Amino acid sequence: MRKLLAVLLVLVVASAAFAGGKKEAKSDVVRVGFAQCKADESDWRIANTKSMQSTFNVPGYQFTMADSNNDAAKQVADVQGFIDQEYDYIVIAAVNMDGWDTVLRNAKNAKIPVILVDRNINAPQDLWTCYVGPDFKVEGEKATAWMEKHFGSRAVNVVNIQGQLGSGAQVGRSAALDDAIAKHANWTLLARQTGDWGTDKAKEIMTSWIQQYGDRINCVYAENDNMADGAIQALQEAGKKVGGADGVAIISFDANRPYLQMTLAGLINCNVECNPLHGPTVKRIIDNLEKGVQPAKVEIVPEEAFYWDTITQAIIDARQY
Ligand code: GYE
Repeated sequence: MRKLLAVLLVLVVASAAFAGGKKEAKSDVVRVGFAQCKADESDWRIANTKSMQSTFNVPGYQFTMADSNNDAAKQVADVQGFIDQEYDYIVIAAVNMDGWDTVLRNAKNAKIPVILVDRNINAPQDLWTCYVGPDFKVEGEKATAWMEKHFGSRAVNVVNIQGQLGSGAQVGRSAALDDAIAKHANWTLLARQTGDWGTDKAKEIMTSWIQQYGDRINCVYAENDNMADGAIQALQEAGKKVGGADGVAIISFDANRPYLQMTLAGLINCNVECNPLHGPTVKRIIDNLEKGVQPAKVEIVPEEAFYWDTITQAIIDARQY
């Protein structure tokens, strides 16, 4: 009996030590919660999701992605969930620029750093750690600069297929177009509507605009590649000349490889890059924070623009996405 008790005692002590050890192991794992807007809303978003997942699916990290399916209220609840589960870091690609103050204050009170990726938001700077992404207004200005050069003093009758309303990307890109139209008396915004980043919806919208405005339309300002593709399909089906030097001019954003091929083919005139590969940058920031190194408040990702009359196959072949 004494031997049995001794064995039992050893077992209890050992499991306590092991549990203690295991608990130790668990906290060595950095837990990252990623609140994605809609993982498959566009070619760009699919590349962005892959970049985050492939970067963080490595030893030492527990990476959890919550897909809000572009439901802003659900995304806020997803973030609250990460706070309640005491994640170490929260990364957000915001569906909407507004509505973040309360949940971000909760994250701050819980001492959980919040990294904004891709989409900027309207919230006090002390409620988030840093932003990694583009300046969407600058992206739009690259497009309107090309329009100025291409059209010169000719009248511009533009239709605008917008991204999801209220998202940082839509707000910035649309604002750049509005500024340019205000600056040019001979530029007219014939119509605008959200295509929610998708090809099919953009095609539908463009088809109805072609019926409404016919040949008056000489420029399409589509706020991402998938929607530009939808507009091009509608124009081609209506027998309209697309792109090149004298077709309906097509502006696009993202510059994913398949659409750079369409730029090389002259179907897209100006394609403004938006880099989706944020994974490595976000991981670098978290690795540094783990070492107590604070990141820059804003890190703008370098981007360029591509034009139908200067792009080459070699440029496209060298692209990562
Ligand atoms: O342009 C679009 C995506 O936020 C930059 O979201 C991103 C935008 C991108 O769905 O394709």
